[in-house]
Amino acid sequence: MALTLPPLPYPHDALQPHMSRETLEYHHDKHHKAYVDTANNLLKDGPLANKSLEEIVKASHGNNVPLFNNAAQAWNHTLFWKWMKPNGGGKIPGKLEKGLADAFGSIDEAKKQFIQAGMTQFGSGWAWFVVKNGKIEVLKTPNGENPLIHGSAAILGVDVWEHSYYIDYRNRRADYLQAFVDHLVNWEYVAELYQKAAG
Ligand code: MN3
Repeated sequence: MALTLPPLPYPHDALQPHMSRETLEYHHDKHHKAYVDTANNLLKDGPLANKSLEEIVKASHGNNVPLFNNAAQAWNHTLFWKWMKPNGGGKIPGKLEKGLADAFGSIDEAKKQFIQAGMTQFGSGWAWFVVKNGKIEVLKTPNGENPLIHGSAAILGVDVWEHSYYIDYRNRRADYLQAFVDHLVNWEYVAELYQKAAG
């Protein structure tokens, strides 16, 4: 059962002006597709070919670098599209809002630490809100690495590879991260994942 490229959950121009059609055409249709295609080539006839994407990510970590890189990126991007929506940002659902405030002192501080993680991830990688032992934490990871291999549940992640923002923001990663938090995040979906992870 080959891995598939899930369609974007909205049209390519739906996130404008914060993320352009051109960015999504490259990022989803070319970059994400390449991770899926490469992972499928590496999986072909191998022992992990019929496993779920999550199982492939965990099993390849530490013993098959090319497969891990591509499978982890396939997993990361599938969630990344769902973590955004047109007219995102705004009000955070109550239970998640409380979880963030409990963990960081305030919503502003939570957002600040998330953005800071993205800013300080040197080179390519991701910044995350994860749930570990029932509590929300900030995490940053290099390249395709993700919370699946850190024993925590990802509830929000942002791609800080340059391909995610260079067309729209050039070198201004901070502006991209601020726009992501203020205008793109689908907090209802984050709340759904928080509910599952924290119970
Ligand atoms: Mn990417």
